[in-house]
Amino acid sequence: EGIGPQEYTGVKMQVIEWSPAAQKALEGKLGGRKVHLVAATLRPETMYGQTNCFVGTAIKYGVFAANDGEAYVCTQRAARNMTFQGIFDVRGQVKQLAELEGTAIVGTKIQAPFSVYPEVYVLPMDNVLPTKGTGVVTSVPSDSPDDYATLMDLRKKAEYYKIDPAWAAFDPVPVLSTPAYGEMSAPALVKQLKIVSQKDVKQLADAKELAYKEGFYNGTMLVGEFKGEPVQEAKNKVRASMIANGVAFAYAE
Ligand code: A2H
Repeated sequence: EGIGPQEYTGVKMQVIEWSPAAQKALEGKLGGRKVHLVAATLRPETMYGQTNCFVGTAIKYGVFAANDGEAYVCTQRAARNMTFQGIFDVRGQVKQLAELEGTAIVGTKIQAPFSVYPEVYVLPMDNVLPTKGTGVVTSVPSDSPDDYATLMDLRKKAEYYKIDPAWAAFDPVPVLSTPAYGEMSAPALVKQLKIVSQKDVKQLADAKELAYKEGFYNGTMLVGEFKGEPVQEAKNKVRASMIANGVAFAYAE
């Protein structure tokens, strides 16, 4: 993380079916609004490979009234930042409709825009920081070592993590290829650095750095509208395409 603002893409993941716990907490509070979880990503070009979405189990989320009869789920901190970026109607003012614990959102079925899997589930992740992005992380286990390690943990210990194994059943898919790590850099690096779980934070930080650099400088797209193009060029094109399609917006902090 350098100096200056971080330019995220806010990916709108529309809720298709709430988990029973969220459904109960939200009863009568949404006023017929279309609700989206908003995930903050620095890798919009990888969105074709989304297999699920992560929330932090110790994080509190809000449901905030947005423009055009929509509502967004994210941290209060992110919603406040968004009010200064033209994302909500009134500058500097959030309108919170409801509050949700991360644990209550787990199991919710959502749309994953541009993904080869159009509908995926919300799962828990230990290392989601409440102080970064929106507190919602969309998961691309082919290219994010954190996402891959967490998905494998969840598959191995579904009961411990209190999830239905069916929610974690979407397999990683190739999105881009690199000379160093082939068609799926995250599983390759997890193996190479002997990472066994999401708790291996030090090795995961190294893996993340290696995957990010190799993907950005040497990656070629394998899927989507910009298939065959270098990641360096496709990155902003995919982002622009998502924004033009109304499934993402620019979010900086
Ligand atoms: B990235 P930076 Cl494929 N807590 O998106 C923990 N991690 C968070 C977060 C939070 N509150 N908010 C966002 N993130 C993740 C895709 C991706 C990401 C890929 C590969 C690497 C990667 C799919 N997950 O991140 O500290 C989000 O995951 C490594 C750069 O602001 C977001 O981009 O640099 C990235 O971390 C932002 O991290």
